[in-house]
Amino acid sequence: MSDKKSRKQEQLERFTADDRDKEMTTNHGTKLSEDEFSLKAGERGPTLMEDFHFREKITHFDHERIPERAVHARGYSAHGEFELYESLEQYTTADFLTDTSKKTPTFTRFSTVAGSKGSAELARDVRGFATKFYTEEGNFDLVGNNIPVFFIQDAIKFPDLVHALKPEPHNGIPQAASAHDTFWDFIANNQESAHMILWAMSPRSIPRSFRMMEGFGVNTFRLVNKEGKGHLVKFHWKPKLGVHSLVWDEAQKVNGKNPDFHRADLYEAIENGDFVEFELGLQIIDEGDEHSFDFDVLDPTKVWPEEEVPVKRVGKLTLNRNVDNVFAENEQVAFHPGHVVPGIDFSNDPLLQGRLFSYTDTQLTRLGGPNFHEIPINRPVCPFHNNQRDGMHRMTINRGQSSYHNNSLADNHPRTVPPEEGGFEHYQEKVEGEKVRARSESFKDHFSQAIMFWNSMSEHEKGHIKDAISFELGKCQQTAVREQVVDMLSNISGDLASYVADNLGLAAPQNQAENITKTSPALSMANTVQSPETRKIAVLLAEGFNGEEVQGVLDGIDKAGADAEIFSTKLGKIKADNGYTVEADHTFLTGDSVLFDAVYVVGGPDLSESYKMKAKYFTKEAYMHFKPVGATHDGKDWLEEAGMSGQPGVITSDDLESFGEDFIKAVAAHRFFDRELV
Ligand code: HDE
Repeated sequence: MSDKKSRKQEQLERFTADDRDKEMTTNHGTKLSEDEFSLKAGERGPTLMEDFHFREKITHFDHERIPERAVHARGYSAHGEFELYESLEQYTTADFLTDTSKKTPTFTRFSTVAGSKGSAELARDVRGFATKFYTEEGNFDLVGNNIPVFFIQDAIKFPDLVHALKPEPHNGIPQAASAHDTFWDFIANNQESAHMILWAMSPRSIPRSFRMMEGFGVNTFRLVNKEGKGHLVKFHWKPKLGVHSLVWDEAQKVNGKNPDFHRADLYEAIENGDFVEFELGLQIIDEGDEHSFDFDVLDPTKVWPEEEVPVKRVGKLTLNRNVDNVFAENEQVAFHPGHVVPGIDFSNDPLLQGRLFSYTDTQLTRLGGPNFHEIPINRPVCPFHNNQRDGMHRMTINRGQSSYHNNSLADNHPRTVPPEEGGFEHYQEKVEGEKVRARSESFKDHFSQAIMFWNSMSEHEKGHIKDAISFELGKCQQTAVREQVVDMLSNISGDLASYVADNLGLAAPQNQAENITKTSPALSMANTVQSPETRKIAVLLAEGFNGEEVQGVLDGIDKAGADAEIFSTKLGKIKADNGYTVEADHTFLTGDSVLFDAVYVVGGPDLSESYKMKAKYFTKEAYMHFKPVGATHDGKDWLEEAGMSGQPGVITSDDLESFGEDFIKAVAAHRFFDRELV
C-alpha cells in the first residue's frame, strides 16, 4: 500500500476506534433498541411526550453550541511538547525553563482575530498564537500573536478597538475584514496604532501557513530567579520553516477555494509526520537597563529591536499530535496570560495588566461558569487543591468537612506553600504614584518605530503595504476617513502617503514625516529561512507523459521533503510512455493553482485544446502570484507562448539533473517578486 493510502487507512481506524463494539444507550445508560423513529401514537400519529429517548437527544442537540470567543473565534490547535536547550536558572526558577531533562506537554491554538467561528482563514488579520505549557508546577500560558506590537497601549481601549474592527453593527458587514469605515476611523483617531497598522498591512497578516509565522508574547513579562532578582523579558517563537506569506489576490481566492486552508495545512502536516517546530526565543533586559532605550520597554506598541536586544533561543516546541475532538479541545481550551508559574511574573505594561482581568472573566460566559479549569484540556498535569467549591458544571467530588482557610478540622489543609518550597511569590517591585487616568509621557511617541519598521521593509513588502492600505481605504465609504488616514500615514512616510492618496484620488498630504533613518533588518521577512520542506507542488500531466523524466523529478521533490500532487484529465492511475504509473490526486475541478506553492508542467500527447487552456491558466495564475514554475516538454512550449520563459523562478532546463536541482531551489525561495508581470 502507498504511504498516503496506509496513512488514510490508519486514520480511518483511529477515528472509528472509540465507537467500535459499543452498544448505544441513553446518557443514563439505558440500552436503546432503535434510534431512527420517535415514539408515536400510530405510525402516522403525533409524537408522545413520554419518549424520553427523543427528548434527551433533541434537548442535547438544542444546547450543543457555546458562545464563540469575543475575539479569536476562528482557530485551530495541536498538541506538542517543549524541550529546553540549557538551564535558565540565572533568570528564573520555573522548572520547565531550568530542567533540560524535562519534556513539557503543550497545547497550541492558532487563530484569526476578527472573524467569527466559521469565517474564512485567509482574512487579512493578525493571527493568535497561544500555547499552554502543562508544567509540573502548574500551567503556563503564552498567549501571543504573530505580530510583536499591538494597536493600543491601554487595555481600557480594547472594547473600542474590537467594536471598530468587527462587522459594522447596523448591517453586519464585512465579515472577518478590516476594510471598512469604522476600523479605519478608529485607526486615524487613535494614532498609537501607527506602528501596528503597518505590520497588519504587511504580508505577515496573510501567512502561508500557521507553521510559517513567528509568534510574539507582545507584552513585557518578568523572569525572577532564586535570589528574587527580576529581568524584563519578551517571548518569541521562531518557526523552523521561516516566515512566509501569500499575496493578496491569492489569499482572497484561497478563501473561496478552501476556507479551511490553514487548519487543513496544520492537520495534514502533523498527520503526514511533518511535525511542526518553533524555537522559543527570549529577549532579556536587566532591570538596571529599563530606561536606557529610546522607547519605553513597557509600551506594547514598541518592539525591542533584535539588533539591540538579541533573541536568545532557549528551547524547541514540536507540534506532533492533532486534536481528537475539535470542540473538546480547540473550543474549550481557555488561555490566560495570568496563568503563570513561580519564576515568571508580570510587568506594569498597561495592556498586560488589563488582559490579566479579561481572560478569566470571558470564560465565565463562554464556558458557562467558574469551573472551566476542570475541563480536560484545561486541567493542570500537577495536583491542584484549594477551598473553592461548587458552581456550574463542578466535576470534582470534594470530600471532607472543611472548605475554608484557616481551619483546625483538617489541620489547616490544603496548606499554603512557602516560596522556598515552590509557593508563588509576587515580585516585590516598589511602586508608588498618584492615582491618575493618564498616558505616560514615555508612551507618547507613536511614529518613530513605525518609521523604523517602514525603513526596514524590502521593496516588495513596501509595495504590499501600499497596496493593502489602498485596498482597505478603497473599500471605505467615507472620504473623511480616507483623508484622515492618509494624513496619519504622512507622519510615517511621504512616499507611502502620496502613493495611497494618489490611488484614492486625494490631494497629496501636507505633513512631513520626521527624518529617522534607523532600521531593524530582523523586521523584514526578506531575511527569513528558506526551505522546500512540506511545500506543495502541483504537477500537471496526462496519459503518455514522459515517465523517465517525471519519475526523476518526483524523486527529487520527495527527497527535498516537498510534496507533489498530480493533476490530470481524470482521477486514478495515469500511465507514462514507459509504463511508469502515477495516481492523479486532482483534476482542475477539485484543485486550484492558488492552493499550491509551485507548479511543474509536463503535459502529454493527445491533450484537448480545452485542457491545454486550463493548464495554461493554472500556470499563469501561479506565475502572477510569483510562484516557482518548472516545465519540460509540452510545458516548455506553453510557458514560451505565454511569455513566462526566462523570468526569475521559471525553470525550463533540458538537462534533467540540473532541472531538478534548480526547481527545488526555486521552490525553497518561495516567491520571485522581481518577475515581470506579463
Ligand atoms: Fe486577547 N483576548 N486581549 N490579546 N487574545 C482573548 O480571551 C484581550 C491581546 C490573544 O486561542 C479573549 O478566551 C484584552 C494581545 C489570543 O483561545 C479575551 C486585550 C494579544 C487569544 C481577550 C487583548 C492577545 C485572545 C477572547 C487588550 C497578543 C485567543 C476569548 C488588553 C499578545 C486565545 C478568550 C485562544 C483571546 C482579551 C489584547 C492574544 C476577550 C482585554 C495584545 C491569542 O479575554
